Amino acid sequence: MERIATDARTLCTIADAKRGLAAREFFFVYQPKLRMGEGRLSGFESLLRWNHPSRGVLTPGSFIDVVEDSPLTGSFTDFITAQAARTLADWTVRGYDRLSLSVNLPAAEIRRPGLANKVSTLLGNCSIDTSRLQIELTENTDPGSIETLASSIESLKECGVSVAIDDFGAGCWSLAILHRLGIDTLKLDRKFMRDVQDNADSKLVVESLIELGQRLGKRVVIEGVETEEQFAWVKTIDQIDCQGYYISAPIPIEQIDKLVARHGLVH
Ligand code: G
Ligand code: MN
Repeated sequence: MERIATDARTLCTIADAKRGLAAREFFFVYQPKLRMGEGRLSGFESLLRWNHPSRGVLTPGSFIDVVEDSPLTGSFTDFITAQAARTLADWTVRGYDRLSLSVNLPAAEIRRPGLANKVSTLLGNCSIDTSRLQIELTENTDPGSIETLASSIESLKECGVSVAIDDFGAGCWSLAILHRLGIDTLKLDRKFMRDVQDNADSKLVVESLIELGQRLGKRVVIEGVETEEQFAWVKTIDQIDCQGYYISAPIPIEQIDKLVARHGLVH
């Protein structure tokens, strides 16, 4: 399990984040996604961490809001996407060329003109198939104008990059916009998993959301699979990906080989 600093709730300052970025204090941990049916790894999600000199390892909750409201946000997007391209290139060399990698970006960055071009150039320079990169867009932020968001997502899709809605079903977005955004993956918020075992209605909600996603032609990812019972249930659902502590917590890059050896890669 990751060791996280106890004062993670204290917000950072922009100046400190800028310093930390220049000092290479930010890094990533990787959480796997397992494809049910095959029972193999389909990809990883990269999660940003800050190895702060005095506060220890911080999760995005203690710094991302400050960063995203500042001009630094573009530098973080560049850092996150460049690192993702390097990681995908490294995996390709090592024969993990079927693994996808997801990165989390704020809606405002996805909406920024030129992102699609930038990302496809980055991936093209490393000869990586663009469909192996997925951009996750959280539902926990104001989507702003749906038209402009939809057209930015469309530009990413035209470059072949995959786009997911993260924390789906728990945020403030209306179901009515789902089919208007050209996303290809829904990641169900982990809150749904929590009472699936004890509550028949919750189970029905999750099953219906999965069916909704699949009937719209989206891939569905269930997040927050933490127990054996939850995993046993998820296993009965074909064609979905699942993610959560039961499979693995986010891990340092060096431990990925061990997971690949244990689960194998999707075909
Ligand atoms: O919203 P998003 O899925 O991007 O959030 C990822 C965060 O969720 C990571 O920081 C990770 O540590 C945490 N996480 C991953 N798996 C689980 C899980 O099974 N349960 C809980 N409670 N948190 C998880
Ligand atoms: Mn995510």
